[in-house]
Amino acid sequence: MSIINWVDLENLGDERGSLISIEAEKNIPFKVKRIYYISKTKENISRGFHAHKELTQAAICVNGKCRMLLDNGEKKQEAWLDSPNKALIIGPMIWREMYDFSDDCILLVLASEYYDESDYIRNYKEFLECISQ
Ligand code: T46
Repeated sequence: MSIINWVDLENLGDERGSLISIEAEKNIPFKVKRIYYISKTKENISRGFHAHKELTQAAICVNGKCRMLLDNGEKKQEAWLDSPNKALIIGPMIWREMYDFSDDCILLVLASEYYDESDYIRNYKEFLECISQ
């Protein structure tokens, strides 16, 4: 089973330009409690390097591109986030690393829960131990 799960987001745009609508529990499969966006990531900077115990997120690159590595403890898969028409759904207990942000990358993330640092596993060894329990 793939750990790279995309949701297609329909472009409702017209001759004036693009318009993409996101509706919680409709085209995004969870209630959205929090939204954040990552931008202006400096050259050669990598982000992530953690998993979440409970959180589900949808990551959409609304401008530019970046590369995401997902790891469920058994296998690792990579995906380029390079389209505002695709949301990458990242469930709980998936280690993620983000690389190769373009200068103009704006990564929009919808999250199923409010921010809670205690939901993070920021140590890879601890992540593997949790997975194997
Ligand atoms: C994820 C990837 C894709 C908050 O206070 N509130 C928030 O909602 C978030 C997301 C972060 N923070 C604080 C926590 C840190 O002190 O902002 C700081 C930077 O967060 P972090 O180092 O976790 O950022 P990334 O880019 O490594 O990871 C982020 C999300 O935290 C994470 O959930 O899945 O983006």
